[in-house]
Amino acid sequence: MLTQPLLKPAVSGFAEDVRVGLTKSGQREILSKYLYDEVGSALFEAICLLPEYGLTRADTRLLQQHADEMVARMPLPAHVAELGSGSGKKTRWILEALARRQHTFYYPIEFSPAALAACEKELGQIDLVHIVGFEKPYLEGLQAVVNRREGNERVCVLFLGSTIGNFDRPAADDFLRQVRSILEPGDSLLLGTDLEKSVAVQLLAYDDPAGVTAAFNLNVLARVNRELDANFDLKQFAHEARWNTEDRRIEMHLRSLRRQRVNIPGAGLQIGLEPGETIWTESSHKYSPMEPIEMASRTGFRCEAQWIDQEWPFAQNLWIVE
Ligand code: AVI
Repeated sequence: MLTQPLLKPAVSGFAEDVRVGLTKSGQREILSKYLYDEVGSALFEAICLLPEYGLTRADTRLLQQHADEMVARMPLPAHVAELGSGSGKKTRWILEALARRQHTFYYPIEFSPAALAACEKELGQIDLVHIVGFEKPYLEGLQAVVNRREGNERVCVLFLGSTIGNFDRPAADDFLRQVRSILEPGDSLLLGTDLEKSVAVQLLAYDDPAGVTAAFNLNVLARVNRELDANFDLKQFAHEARWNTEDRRIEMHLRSLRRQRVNIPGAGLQIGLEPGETIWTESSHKYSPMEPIEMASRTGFRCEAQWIDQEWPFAQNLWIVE
């Protein structure tokens, strides 16, 4: 079906990304980072509580059970920089373990001011931990943290929750190389990676019966309506989670339930969608236990240790910069 740009010029990064993503030949897409406006971030917090989505509980359990050992294996003293802290709940275990050994500066790096505020509220009371939030893109924020180090101070980067899985594999390597290039030998990275499990379990985690993940996914269209004056009719789209066997990832899509046209004036765009056509909104890659160890050596780190949850296959990987 025809896709035709209208006259109104694109006005923001969001508008431009929506325009580019929705006019792609082949598969249309909206970048997954746009799932996380205020509503989307609240829905994601709800996803983390779902019985079918074991990822966050596994991530938290490993930190709770092994934080002292993790900290014992990190070069110290260290500043802590967290890429995408969210509400910061699970970070408490690491910060408390660190506070038993050193005064700690904790720098959550977040796009969302609401998440930064929640994180400061959640973690602000821990003795010997000082919080300084950065509302910046990850790499820019990390550079700002590194610039603050003095003398023999190290930097420990936290990248939890398998957010790395939302990057395609080559893009993940690229991103980790960029993180490495900002760091110095002796700095560390604690990386959370969700491991492969049965397809049925994985699909249920991204298509829960209560429909919370569906609401999270559909909200991106509601966001385009709110921010770019579009007229997506959400009832005419269905949430879909797919397992992509070749790339070993769950994909979230929004499937058009009929032939329809949508106007997106804020992006200077009108699109036509066919019945069954989808907009791809997110990928969540799943890993073998060996994969993060190999990723470490490909990207300039050495995997110092790995902890795997017994209930929900998930790995925390402690990497040290070579
Ligand atoms: C943030 N990220 C690691 C989540 C994931 O599992 O890929 C986002 C999410 N999407 C749907 N459910 C959760």
